[in-house]
This record gives sequence, C-alpha cells and structure tokens, in this order.
Amino acid sequence: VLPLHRGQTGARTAHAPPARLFPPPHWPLLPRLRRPFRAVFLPRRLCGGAAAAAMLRPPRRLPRPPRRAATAATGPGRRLLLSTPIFYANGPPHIGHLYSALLADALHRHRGLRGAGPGRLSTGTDEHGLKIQQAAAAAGTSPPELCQRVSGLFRQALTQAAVSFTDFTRTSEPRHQRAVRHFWGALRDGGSLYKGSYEGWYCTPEECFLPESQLTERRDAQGRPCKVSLESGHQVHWTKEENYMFKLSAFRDPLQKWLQDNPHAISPDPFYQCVLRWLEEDLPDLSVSRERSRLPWGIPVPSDSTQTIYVWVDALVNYLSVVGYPETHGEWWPAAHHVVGKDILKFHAVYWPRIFVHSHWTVHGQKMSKSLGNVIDPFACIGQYTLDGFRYFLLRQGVPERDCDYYDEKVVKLVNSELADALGGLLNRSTALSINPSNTYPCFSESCFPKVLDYRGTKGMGRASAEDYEFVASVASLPLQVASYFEGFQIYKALECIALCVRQTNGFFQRHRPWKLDRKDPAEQLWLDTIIHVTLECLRVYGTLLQPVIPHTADKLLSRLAVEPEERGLSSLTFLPRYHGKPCPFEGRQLGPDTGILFHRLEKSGRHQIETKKL
Ligand code: ME8
Repeated sequence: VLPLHRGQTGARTAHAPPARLFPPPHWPLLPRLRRPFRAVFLPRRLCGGAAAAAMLRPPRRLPRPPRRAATAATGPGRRLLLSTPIFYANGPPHIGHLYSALLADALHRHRGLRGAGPGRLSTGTDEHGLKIQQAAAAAGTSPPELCQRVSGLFRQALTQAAVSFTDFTRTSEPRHQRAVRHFWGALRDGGSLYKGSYEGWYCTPEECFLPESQLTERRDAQGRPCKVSLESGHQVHWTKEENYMFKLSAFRDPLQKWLQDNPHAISPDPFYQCVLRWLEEDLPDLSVSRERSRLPWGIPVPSDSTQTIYVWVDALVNYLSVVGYPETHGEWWPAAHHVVGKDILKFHAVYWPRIFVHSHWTVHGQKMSKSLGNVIDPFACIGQYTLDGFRYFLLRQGVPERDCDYYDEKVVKLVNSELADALGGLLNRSTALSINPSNTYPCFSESCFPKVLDYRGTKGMGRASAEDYEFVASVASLPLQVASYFEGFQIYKALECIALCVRQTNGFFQRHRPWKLDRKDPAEQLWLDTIIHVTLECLRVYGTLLQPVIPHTADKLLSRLAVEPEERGLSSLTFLPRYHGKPCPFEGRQLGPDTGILFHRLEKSGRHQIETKKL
C-alpha cells in the first residue's frame, strides 16, 4: 500500500512525528542515515570537492568500501552501473521491455568501446507484491512457480536479443532479500518510519494508491458501477489498513533543491521538468508496508512479521543489492544510471537519482495491453526481422521524449532501406571485384583529394568536388556527434546521423561512377583507388560506431574490411588519416573474406502478437 504514484488520497490517521531535516537528506529513501553513509550515494560532483571526499568515508558499522568509491562518479576511468527496470514477473516480455533493455545495452556497449572504466549492466525481475500474487492465482499456480517461469522468459528474451547484461537480479533471491532487510533497518534506525493507518483507492496493476483526480467511473463486467484509473483503465479498490509510513513529506524541499542544482539528473529535459512540477504539489508521507495477512508474497518487515515490505521499496533496492549492498556497493555507487519507462518515473525520480526516461511503444496507435490482445512478442520479431534488424529498428525509431507507434511494415521499410540497401549495398559496391580486383584496401592519393583550408576554392586542384569535401567533413565529425548523442540518451539521433552519412557516402560513390574509370590509365587508377579508399574509410567508421546497436552486422562489416578486434575501439577511431598527411594502417591491407550479403532484405510479414494463454 504505497501512494507513490501520482499523489495520494488516503486519509492518514496516525500522528506523524516531525522529521528531522538536518543535515538535509538528499534521497528520500535514504533519510537521516548517518552522514558518511548517506554520502556514499551522492555523486561526488554533486556534494562538492573536499567535503564530498570527507563524506564518502564509510560508516562505522559497515566494512570500509574500497577507496574507489570516492572517485566513482567522475573521471574517464570511473566505474558505472547502468540498469534497466526489473520487470514484473506476471507476464511474458514484450517489445517495450526489450526497448528499455536495448537502450541500456547500447549505452553499456558504447561506453565499453570508448574504453571507459569497467561497467556493469543490471537487469532482472520484480517478483513480489499483490500483482504477482494475483497473477499466480489466476494462472492456477504458486507465486514462486510463476516467477521461475516468467523470469526465465525474460532472461531468455534478453539473451536472445544480445543484451550484454552482467547481472540479473531476481527479487526473490536471498542476497536481494537480505539487502532489503538491511535497507529497511537503515530507514528505521534513521527515524524515518512510523506506524500509522492508511486508507485510499488502491490500483493493483500499478501497485499504488491513486487520488480521486486520477479516477473515473465505469461499469465492471457484471454491469455494476466501479472506479477505474484514468490513465490505465484498471479498477481500483478501497483499501484501509495499518502499516508503516515513511516521512516523504519532509524531503520535498531538499529534493527540489537537489534537482534544481542537478539539471541533468533526469533526461530528457521534459521529464526533468515534469518531476519538478510534481514536487510543487503536495508530497504526502508514504505507506511502505502492507498487512501480511493480505499480502503474504513479499519480504516480511524485520521484527514485525505482521507486515510485508511494500513491493516498490523492495524493487528499488535491486540497484543496490546487485552491487553487494550493504558491503561492497561503494565500489559502484554513486555512479549509477537508470533507464526507465515514463510510467515508473515518479517511483524512481522521487526516490532514486540519475535517470534516463523513455516513452512507450504503442501498436497501431493503441496502448499495448493484454486485454486488447495487441502485445508484440519480441521473440517472434527477432525471428522474423533478425536480431540486428529488430535492435536497429527499436533504437532508430524509438524517441525517448514521445510515444512511438509500432507496425510491421515500418520495420521492414526502415531496415531494408537503411541496413540492407544503403549500408549493405555500399559495402557490396565498394568491395566488388570488378572495381577492386586486388581485394585490398586501396591507396589514397593526395593529388586527387588534396588537403585544403577552404573547400569552396578547390576548383582545378584535384578531382574531389566541394560536395566531396563537405561530405568528408561530416563523416569526420560523426564519432564526436554520436558520442554526445549517446551521452545525452538520444541514441535515435546518433543513428539518424549515421544513416545520413551512409546516404551521403552512397551519393559520393554514385557521383563519381568508379565503375566507369579505366584502371589501365594511371591517372584514372589513382582517382579510382582514392574513391574506394574514402568509401572504405567511411564504412569502417560506420561499422565501428554501429557496434553497440547491431553487433553482429557491425562485426561482419569490420571483418570484411580486415579491421582487427583491437582496432575497433572508439577512443582510437580515426577517419581518413591520409587526408591529413598521416599514415593509414589499413592502406594496402588485404581485405577480409567475402562472407556474402551484409544484410538480407526482409520480407513483409504478419503481426507478432503474444499468445496471452502462453502462461
Ligand atoms: O514497472 N513501451 O515493471 P514492468 C516502452 N517492476 N517501454 C515499455 C512499455 C511500452 N509500451 N511497456 C513497458 C515495473 N515498458 C516494475 C519496475 S524497477 C525498480 C521496477 C518498459 O514489467 C518501461 O521501461 O511493468 C517500463 O518502465 C517498464 O517496461 C515497466 O516494466
């Protein structure tokens, strides 16, 4: 029973003791922990220099975290924990879940390629709470059995989608439960909990209380009037019980201040603004437990076996339990970034820091839901569109700021035009034996493509046109542009820029018609080799930059270009060094074996809805 979501209507009847605000707490769920302990959760730059370093000392009772904790939030070699939400184990995965995981995966892979410090990508399943208890009852099974099955499906889907997760947490695991109990103890010892009675409209599918303003009247299946959530349409039930309350209200001002001081804590910006607006409203205390008699499926409150810890408190602690809380999390915290859907922003932003938020996938303009029978099955999509094809589609078309609509024709059209035709076609044309019979990475000729300060005055100097100079400049700036889009959680924009450059490269190739050039004429040969050299250099850059998104296709492309594994990192990525008079390690190198078409065109297909009876 926790009114975390969109406000709270229930009447609180217990008397809340005033919360102590000094020193001001920075995260609501981490209130009044002893100062050094709490600070472990704070990015260093947020607490400021020496003070932060002092605050990052470990608490007396806990083992000392490694010294790395103090530098975890800054510096190029920092460790970073990236996470996806942990998904409810009440139904099979769909493309929305996969999208969250792919965003996190692409960020994780991109970071790895940049040679940043060691990183972790955590995911998992959220297995407690009323929702799971009811889903198990409906499926005629027990909660542990249901969770075992569904958790397995999520693990399988993420593995099949090549999500490079390093950790998979199940909230039913003993190590997680232990962390949650410890966390509860820290809240209690810090004086942030009190016992009270609570009543209000509870929405089980959303696992939260809803205020009257978020409700509307409908008729249930038997035609009786009932109240439902305005947003999700799910029925709500009046719930009244005794439970533990958390003094969230006391944290409104510090949280507001912290967010104002850290405008990048939540990206993209519209979601940050949205959280600030929520905080302008009332922020009532939260109910953080439920009566065990109603909810036996959950972690019992330590030293009060009549109560079960609220599922959201339990779930959020996964971001700590995954890195060994309470013993070793200091190695990873506070450098933690969370990718979440907009539906759970409030749960995260009001309780947890540093969030990348994305919108939702709809299907033919409708919300994806089991009752509408329009849930899209990621297994079927991967089978139909190939792993890389489907990864590319979701990451290229998904725009975090707004909902995106899914339909099959869109996947086929996009993937065929950008991966099969533009990228695959370019590789095919530029490596064809008819124009490159030696099957090597040919030489660049400075006389054909001389270095100039201002390309507008290039007439008569070489064979490259002003348009060619412009295009080469846009490819040269691509790696930085892509990096900054990844950093800003705008992977779709990074892919848009790459697609644009691929189109320009095709234009370059087409414009100069290398197949018309005569190899026997020495001057023509120099120009022909230069055209192929520039094209292969472009392809090498695209292959390198696309690794986080389409790992298999990028590997195939780079292998064809004979780029060794140790030459595929982003930190050492150069483009066209010969243009700058520097040696190119690829020049003259034998190309890799031709393993056929880079990406086969997709056929049109039917829709991929999940068989909801599967469970
Ligand atoms: O909320 N489009 O789990 P959940 C895009 N267990 N993404 C979507 C989506 C859609 N249509 N539908 C869902 C929970 N998602 C909690 C989280 S975390 C401590 C606990 C994605 O199984 C999106 O990331 O309902 C959303 O936040 C998540 O799945 C919710 O998954």
